[in-house]
Amino acid sequence: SAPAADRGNVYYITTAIAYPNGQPHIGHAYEAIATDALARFQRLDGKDVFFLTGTDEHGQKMIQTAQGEGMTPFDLATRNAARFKEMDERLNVSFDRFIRTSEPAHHKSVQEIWRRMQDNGDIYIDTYAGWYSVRDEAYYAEDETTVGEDNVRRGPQGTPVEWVEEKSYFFKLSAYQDKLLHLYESQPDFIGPDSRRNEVMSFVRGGLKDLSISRTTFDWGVKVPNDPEHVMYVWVDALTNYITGVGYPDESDKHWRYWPADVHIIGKDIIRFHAVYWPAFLMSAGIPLQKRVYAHGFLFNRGEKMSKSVGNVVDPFNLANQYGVDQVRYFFLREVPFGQDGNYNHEAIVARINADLANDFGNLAQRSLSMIAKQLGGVLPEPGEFSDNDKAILAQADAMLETSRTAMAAQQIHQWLNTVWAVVAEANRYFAGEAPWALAKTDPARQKTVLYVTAEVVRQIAIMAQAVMPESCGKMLDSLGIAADARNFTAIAERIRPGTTLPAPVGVFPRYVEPKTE
Ligand code: ME8
Repeated sequence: SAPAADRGNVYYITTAIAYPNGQPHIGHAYEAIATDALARFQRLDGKDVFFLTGTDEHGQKMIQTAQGEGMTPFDLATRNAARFKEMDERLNVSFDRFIRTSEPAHHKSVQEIWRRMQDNGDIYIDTYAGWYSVRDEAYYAEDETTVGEDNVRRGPQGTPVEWVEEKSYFFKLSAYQDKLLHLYESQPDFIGPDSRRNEVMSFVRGGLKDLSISRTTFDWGVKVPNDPEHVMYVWVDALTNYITGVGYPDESDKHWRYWPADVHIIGKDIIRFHAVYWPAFLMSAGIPLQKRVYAHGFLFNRGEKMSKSVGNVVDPFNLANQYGVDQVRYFFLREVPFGQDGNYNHEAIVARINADLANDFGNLAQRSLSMIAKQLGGVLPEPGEFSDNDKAILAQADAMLETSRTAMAAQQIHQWLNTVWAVVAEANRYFAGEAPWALAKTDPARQKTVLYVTAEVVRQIAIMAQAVMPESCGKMLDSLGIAADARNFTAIAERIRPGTTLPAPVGVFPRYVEPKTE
């Protein structure tokens, strides 16, 4: 396998793997889009990126839904996994591998990590008696549950729990309490955002009980090595996807150099599994730990939690069809501070499309490029000496990359977009203030300089914003005559070349117009 020193340029990022017990919803789309923007940003910055996503196909939830639909769990998973993959493709999500936990390669990987945990003395057999939530696929201590007025006992996430009592293998999670606390203290970046880190630390400080990690009452799962009566607890299996995805247990696989993951992107409801169980399993198996877990918030449709019974489950395909893929991607990443919960509704989406994209970014590009087309014969002009205003806007554009890197290294996607759109706003003020349309007659040399500077700033914005809107920004870079190999962050420092004949400009960001009703 590759020596450690060769890891310098690699970047490994993952989403959670979704339960394919239903169709993908907007929460899944949000996670995929955000992770994609982070992956694309690192690729543009010259990193050798591996981006893993997929589906989590075992467990009781899948069995129950499959029974309800009169299908086998495997057929249900196969049908819906295809839909998740289609959603990723529709949303321009640039994953490198789509993993399904029903793949034989994954079973082999999970059995290997189990053996290593067992060899380390961390697995024993006993009887489990306690509460289990099928919806969360989680065990809860009695004091984490409450009985509601409807007499139903529920776990901390509000899902019903049932009593489970059966022979089970256990993982000695209790032995990892101090090691985990030491991990969180010595690597303060291990969990983000801080609110989640605090939540996890207080959970672990409260004491860890050994974890039941096998079941005998159903067989849809990965079989326990040498004891096929037992299938593994779905989370042992699911978390291991992150190493299967890069070749485990074959450490000579060419993808293994990507491990450890730079960041696991997940939703806040599954932080405990990723920041407590997963590093404990890895420590036990003697595998390096992921570097970071970052939990995003939940999306709400007009403030309400999505549910099939409320009838407000929004289909990501419909959103893409109605507003456009890049528009939807931009909206969610700009509107919702990454790490916090967010709301969305039609009016908010339209407002962002029309203000930020059509008016601010689109018009700036369109107005400057059509002036070059109509008044300068479509040739990018040679600038004269830069004025203080020119220098100021160029300096703000030039500073964008470093600020963006800092924001994106901490998954502050919204801050990155704020930085880029601050340049958009300033470029608009510059353009309005310099009024190049009036300079054609009075000072043609100055007009050329202003149009050159504007084109340069638009170029930098378009390069940066490719990570959120790959298709639209690609078209804008076409309009600016930028070659395919000059669209990454290395090329951002080289100024746009005067004298290039530009193609006829095309509008990239149309306004959203309400469809006509009769
Ligand atoms: O949890 N808003 O799968 P899942 C934002 N299989 N994010 C949301 C959301 C919402 N309304 N609803 C769900 C699982 N998510 C496990 C993961 S990983 C080894 C196994 C997020 O299909 C959720 O937080 O229930 C999770 O990160 C992802 O969607 C998949 O959720």
